[in-house]
Amino acid sequence: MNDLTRPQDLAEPAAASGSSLDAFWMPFTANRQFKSAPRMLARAEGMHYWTPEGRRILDGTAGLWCVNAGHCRAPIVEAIQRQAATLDFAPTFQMGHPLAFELANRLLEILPPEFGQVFFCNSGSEAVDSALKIALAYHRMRGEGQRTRLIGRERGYHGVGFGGISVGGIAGNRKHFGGLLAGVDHLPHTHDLAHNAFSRGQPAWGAHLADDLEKLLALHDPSTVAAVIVEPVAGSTGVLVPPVGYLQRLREITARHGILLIFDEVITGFGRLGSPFASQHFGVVPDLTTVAKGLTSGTVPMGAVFARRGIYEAFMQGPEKAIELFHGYTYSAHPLACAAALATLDVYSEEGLLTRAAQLAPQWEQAVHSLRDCPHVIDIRNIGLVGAIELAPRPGAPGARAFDAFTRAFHEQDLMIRVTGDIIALSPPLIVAPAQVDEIVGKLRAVLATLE
Ligand code: PXG
Ligand code: PLP
Repeated sequence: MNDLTRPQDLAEPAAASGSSLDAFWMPFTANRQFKSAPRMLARAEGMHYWTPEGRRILDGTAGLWCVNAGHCRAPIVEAIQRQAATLDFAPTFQMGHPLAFELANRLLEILPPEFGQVFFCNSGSEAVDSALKIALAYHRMRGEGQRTRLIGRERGYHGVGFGGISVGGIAGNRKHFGGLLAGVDHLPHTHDLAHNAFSRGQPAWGAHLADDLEKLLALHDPSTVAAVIVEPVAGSTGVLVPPVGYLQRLREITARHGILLIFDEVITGFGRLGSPFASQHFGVVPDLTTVAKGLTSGTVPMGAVFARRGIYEAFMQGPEKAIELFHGYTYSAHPLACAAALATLDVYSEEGLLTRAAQLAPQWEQAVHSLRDCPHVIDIRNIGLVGAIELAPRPGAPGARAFDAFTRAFHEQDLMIRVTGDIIALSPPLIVAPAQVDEIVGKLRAVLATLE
């Protein structure tokens, strides 16, 4: 029996390690390593996953930074079920359905007042490519078609589309894929343990690194630059918190040169930092914002781009019968995703989840920094309900130590964490109870104590 079709088959270690796992080419995974010792999840509720064997796993990462409302929340599940039976699909090219408009309006209510429109897609990667295309087309609409350059940042993650990996700053995500987009440059990242180790919240050192943008603009001529894209807090590459004043300076420089600033809030959006969006948390309003993940609390794939007032208007100057933006996805504003997002926003609002991280942040900060005395720890950083514990790499084996922590947390402590390089990242669902914060950190302490 090589066919894993029934859930109970997953309970059998023999079947789980058989050739039946071959057909699924797993994303961002060491396929052979995983398939030789699978880590399977079969069910979830609230703060927990359950394995097929029935082990209960505490979710320290909100899935992949996305399940902000907690797992399998009844109002969201029911909204998706109802929608699937009412309107399964409707095109949004030259057609519409009411939930799409309702959701766009609901999102404006929780955004800074400067935002005016929402463009829908299906993931963070699509949101990033959409935002980059909107930025390029916006300048062209205004007669500044020479603005074609895009500036990202080292250690930035902007998804896996060609636009996203071009402005992204992760060598491994770029090097296999040819020439990428032309005309892209990168700011330096802000992570520097010599200055910033064990910062609590925003590090004091590093705002001057935003001035490197002036250097790039001098090199390329500012009038050729369309947009600068950054994650307000870099998530994927290990929770890099912006230095005090850094984002303000990027905003000031881009505004002065007529360059659009894009905040990629795929991780920071929907309450992760203690405000609905990082733009509110840091008091910096970009021109475009990309989101995904928490938009539907991970339940149905959906992404979006928020556009500041004035951007949409620049597209509305031509003939009324002409399509203004030649861009969109079959599943833009998919009815199931809209229903899931609307129900998610209701849960966020009823339970105060978009600001709950602000209340938990002091306890969270204390808890994660209490791991400072554990072996191998060379840095700990935190903001909102995000934390990172950076370990010294094993000589000649970068990433191996943190990966061991990840597998041991899962197998020995029933805890799900996320690792990137030798950095452990934590980002629990925003419903996490104070006792569960201590539980996450206690389990992690037990893992670190015996880690070689
Ligand atoms: N931008 C940012 C800032 C992200 O964090 C994306 C874009 C892409 O979103 P999609 O939906 O296309 O994956 C992301 C996604 C990790 C991890 O382990 C992070 C992401 C995705 C998967 C794993 O840190 N971020
Ligand atoms: N490839 C083909 C052949 C298509 O017809 C389409 C959409 O119609 C796409 C790709 C794009 O798919 P999506 O709109 O889901 O991104």
